[in-house]
Amino acid sequence: MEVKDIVNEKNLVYKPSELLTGATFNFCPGCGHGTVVRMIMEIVEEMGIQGDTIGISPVGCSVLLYDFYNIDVIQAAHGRATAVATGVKRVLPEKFVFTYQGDGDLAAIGTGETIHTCNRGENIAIIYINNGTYGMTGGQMAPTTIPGMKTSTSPLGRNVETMGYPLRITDLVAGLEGTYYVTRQSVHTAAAVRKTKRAIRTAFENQKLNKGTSFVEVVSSCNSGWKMTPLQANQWMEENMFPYYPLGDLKANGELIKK
Ligand SMILES: Cc1ncc(C[n+]2csc(CCOP(=O)(O)OP(=O)(O)O)c2C)c(N)n1
Repeated sequence: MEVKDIVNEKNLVYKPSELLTGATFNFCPGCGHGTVVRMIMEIVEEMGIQGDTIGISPVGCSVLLYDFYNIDVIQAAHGRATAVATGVKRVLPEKFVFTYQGDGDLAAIGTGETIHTCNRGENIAIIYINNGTYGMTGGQMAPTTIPGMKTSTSPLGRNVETMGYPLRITDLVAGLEGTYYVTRQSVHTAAAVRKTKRAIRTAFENQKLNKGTSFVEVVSSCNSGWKMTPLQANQWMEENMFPYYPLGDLKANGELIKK
């Protein structure tokens, strides 16, 4: 058997979405952003809504969404993505509008916007990467940094007595009447990637049905910021982040999931 017998079109198991421009991602190898960013365009392609989808990007590692996507993307100032999305959706209610944000953006400077957008039940999809740190600016402590976790601004580990407790913003928004679907997922295994893709697809489908806010948190590693190899970071995430941020749906069809 020759290489050409193996590497050919019929044996292809994965092909990037046509809606990706082909621009090289700026994400570090091993980071979950790249996986989530590409799957959103797969969903848009599968739903056939390229011309009807508007993305809102944040500041942070995913700021350059408009370079990667062959759809309209507006870049919002720090934390303001859901406010911008609100404006866009109200002016263009037929469009699919989603925000894509990091935890520093969504749960620190954007806490107010996030809470009020969800409380108003804006009919948008909010997709949010929780990597427990401000990735792009050097791995500083974020609201989501877990107790004891070392970051560049908490080198001895987060001390809750002086630095406060981590903010489980996903649990918070699940309790608001405006949210219809709230889930926490990850992309560290192939099975987890498939589940996250289903969750984001559900968020888009809910929007078509005018159901209110869908909120998808993706717990992700930041191997550069955490100063670990991608494998170590995934393992650390499973052992330390998931107990604090348990995966699964928090709210479905407008009803809180009883645990
Ligand atoms: C208005 C504004 N304030 C602050 C910054 C600086 N800044 C850029 S990225 C970033 C941190 C982003 O962290 P996070 O939202 O957790 O996303 P990640 O990079 O981890 O994906 C900050 C503070 C900025 N670019 N614009």
